Amino acid sequence: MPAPGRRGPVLAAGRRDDAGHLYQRDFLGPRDRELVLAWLSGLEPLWEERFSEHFPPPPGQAQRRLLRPVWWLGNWQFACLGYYRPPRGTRDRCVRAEPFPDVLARLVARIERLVHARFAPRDVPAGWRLNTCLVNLYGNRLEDGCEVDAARVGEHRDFEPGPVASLSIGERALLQFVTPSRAGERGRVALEQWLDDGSLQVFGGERFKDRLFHRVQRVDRRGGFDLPPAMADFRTRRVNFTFRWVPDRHVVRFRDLGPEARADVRGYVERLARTSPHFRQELEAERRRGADGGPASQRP
Ligand SMILES: O=C(O)CCC(=O)C(=O)O
Repeated sequence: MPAPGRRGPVLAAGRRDDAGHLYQRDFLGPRDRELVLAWLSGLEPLWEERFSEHFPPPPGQAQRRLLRPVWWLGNWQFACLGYYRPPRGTRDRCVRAEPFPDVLARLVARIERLVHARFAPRDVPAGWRLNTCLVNLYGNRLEDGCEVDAARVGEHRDFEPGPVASLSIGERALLQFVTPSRAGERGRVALEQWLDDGSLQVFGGERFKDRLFHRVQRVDRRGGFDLPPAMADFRTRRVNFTFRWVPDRHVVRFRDLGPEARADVRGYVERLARTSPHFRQELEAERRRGADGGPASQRP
C-alpha cells in the first residue's frame, strides 16, 4: 500500500481505508504507450451536444456542447440518449461501437487479471469484463482565437456494474472521491489521487462505486504535453481511458435503436463513419433493413 503523500492516495482525516481502490503508477510500458498514441493519432473524436430533438433540454436549460471531445469503444453512450444507468436506464443507451484495438485489448486482459486478484469476489459481478471504454480528451478549447481551459469533470458516479479501470496518458490529473453534496454545497473529499502519465487506477465496491462520487479537479500543465489527435479547435494535454462493463443484452446495434433515438444520433454516426469502418457498416446495415422493408425497430 503506498504511503500517503503526493503520489499515493490522500485520505481525509488520515484514515487508511482504500480497499476498493487500486493505483499503479507505472502500469503502461513505453512500447504500449507508443502504440496507444499511434492509435489516438488516427481518431476524429466527436464533440457531442448534450441534448437532441427528441430529448430536448429541460425547462430553463439551454442546449450545450460537452466540455470535451470523446471517443467510445465497445459501445457508444451518446450524451443526448442518456448514459447507461441500470436498472431503469438501459434501453437505447449503449450503441455497439468498434472493438478495442489490439494494444488496448491486451492491456484490458492484464487489468481484468489484476482485478480478479486484488478485489473481493463480492465486488466483481458474475460475467464482469471490461467491454466498454470511454476515451476522454482533456485540454483547452480554442474559441475566437483564445484558449479556454476545459480540463476537468464535475462530480458524478459511473453506473456500469463492477470495478471501473482508468488509464491515463499525459499531464497528471487530480482525481477526488467525494461524499455526495447537496446543490450549492461542496462534497467532502474522502480520497484524492494524482493520476500520473502511464498510470492505472481501478475502483470498485460499495464505497467507491455506490456511495462516493468522483471528479477531476484539475489537470497540470507542467509537462508541456501536446497529445494526438490533432484537432482544429482543441489542444489535448491529457487522455484518459475509462474501462467499464455493460452486459451484452443492453448493447444494441444502431439499426435496432428506437426510431427517435436513431434519428437523434444519425448525424453522429454519419460523422463516425467517415473514419470508422464499423460505423460505415452499421449505416449500411440500417439502410439495407429499410430497403428490405424490415421492422423499423427491434428492441431487446
Ligand atoms: O479522467 C479521469 O481520470 C476520470 C474520468 C471519469 O470520471 C469518467 O470518465 O467517468
